[in-house]
Amino acid sequence: MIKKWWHDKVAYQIYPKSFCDSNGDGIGDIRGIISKLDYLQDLGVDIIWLSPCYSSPLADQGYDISDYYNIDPRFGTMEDMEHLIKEAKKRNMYILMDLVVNHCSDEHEWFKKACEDPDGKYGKFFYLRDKDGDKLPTNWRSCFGGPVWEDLPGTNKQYLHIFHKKQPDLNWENPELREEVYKNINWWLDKGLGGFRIDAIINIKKALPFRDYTPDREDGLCNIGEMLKDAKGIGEFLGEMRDRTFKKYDAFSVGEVFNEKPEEIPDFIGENGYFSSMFDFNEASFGQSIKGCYDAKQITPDDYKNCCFEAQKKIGNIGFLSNIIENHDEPRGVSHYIPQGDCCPESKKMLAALNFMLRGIPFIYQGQELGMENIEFTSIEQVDDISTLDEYQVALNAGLSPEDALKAVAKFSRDNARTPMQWSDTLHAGFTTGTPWLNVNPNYTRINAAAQQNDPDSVRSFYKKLIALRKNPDYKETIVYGSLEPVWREQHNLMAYYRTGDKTLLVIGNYQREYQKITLPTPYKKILINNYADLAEENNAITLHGYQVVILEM
Ligand code: TEU
Ligand code: CA
Repeated sequence: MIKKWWHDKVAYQIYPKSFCDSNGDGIGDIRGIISKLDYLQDLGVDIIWLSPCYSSPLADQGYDISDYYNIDPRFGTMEDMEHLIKEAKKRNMYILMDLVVNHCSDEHEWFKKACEDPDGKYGKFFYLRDKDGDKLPTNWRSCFGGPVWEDLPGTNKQYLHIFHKKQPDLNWENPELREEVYKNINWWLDKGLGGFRIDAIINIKKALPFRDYTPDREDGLCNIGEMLKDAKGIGEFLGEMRDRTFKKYDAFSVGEVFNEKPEEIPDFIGENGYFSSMFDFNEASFGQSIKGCYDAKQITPDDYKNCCFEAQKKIGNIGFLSNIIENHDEPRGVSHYIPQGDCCPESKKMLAALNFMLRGIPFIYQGQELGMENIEFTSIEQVDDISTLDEYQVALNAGLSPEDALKAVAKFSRDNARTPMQWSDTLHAGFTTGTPWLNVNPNYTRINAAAQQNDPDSVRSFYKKLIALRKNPDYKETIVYGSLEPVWREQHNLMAYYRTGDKTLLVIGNYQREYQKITLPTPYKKILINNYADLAEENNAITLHGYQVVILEM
């Protein structure tokens, strides 16, 4: 395997709107990010992925871009962005921006021009179809509810939007559109970016010609996944994009890829793959229901283990997954993956170690290093996110009471991860001096960075130790490139695996509140990580406390 600069890195995702507000308007901004670079460096972070901060009406919090060449004034200026890249570089850190090119905003110039002249150049930048009375071109459901078709203002046409109606899909079949995309990517890479996280990229290829699929809900529509399964030939677009952009800069690219087919993995992330890496969503998507998130199945510790191992097996040593516990689209991992009632510093550390030691590139989402938890919603009024609001409606339509619908969607709401970062126990968690755009989780008095930074036993200090271990010259080779082999896979509520390279490491997590005894095949040499002060042992057997995790050198 040819070594790449990103293989041994640790990445951190920032959701700019909720990270740090420098000017008191209640919205996080780039200057706020710059003020926290030392905090991130202290943690050991190398790569920072910024969720979008381009010009945007923020209908989907910046995933609806109205100008790819500008920073939204709410987040700062282009000078701020250049300053951020420079300040990061000083600290040997790389900045990734979010590449959102499946769609733009309906307030983008291209879309406005398409409305003015749907048969002209810019009409061809989108998927437009002639209106045919009440009949829609297809019965596909958009990801945020309702059909994917919307009237193109001022015309007799309709446009396609896989996401919100303020996010019209761009037509990748049109080479002129692709040129525009590549030009923009290179323009940013010329500014010194380390690369991109690539949004919703699997959606850029549509199955043509358009056709209906079997409806899966009362609304007569079908999940967009049906069409995507049918779409062939995305590789031509992705390979072209790689060659025209990332490859020339040796840039890091990580794709938001769902439902890839096993035989496609080498093309996606093998040597000379379309991307440097792609996210593992196997755990996050476990239990999802076609009916909506009110019908989702709760994941158990054994499911979690199996999801991780399946993903690891699928990738093997073909390339590098990017491993996450959460992101801005998911509930907080500690609230989601730890059985109810058991969320505590020990279990949070266990989850951290089990995920962090997997083969791949670890991504930490802001606040994850503090063990930030889901927020309690007492009313749907407190929810801002368009996806959650849609899921609430879906739950009501399915017959749930407003109370049950709220409970059901609150567990999965994307706003759980979007509450402001908890910096301190002062007003608004130190996120802003003004009024935060989204409520701060009231547990900030207990869970915050200031309290954890100097506490050697905090969740954050544990993350620091995991990061330091990954960078330790004695273990780095094994942790980054070593193989992964599950062990005691059938043992209930136990997740354990070997990482084998020039060293042999054994990661063992007792994924339950009761203790658990394990007989080691050979004596260990050294305890590298332990989330408890002790390790109970007798001959070759160890007894782990509830949620104890250890990393042993064998
Ligand atoms: O997410 C793509 C995606 O598939 C998600 O919509 C996911 O299914 C959903 O969030 C579940 O709640 C990306 C971004 O990460 C997300 O924030 C954007 O809303 C979306 O693309 C559209 O740009
Ligand atoms: Ca601000």
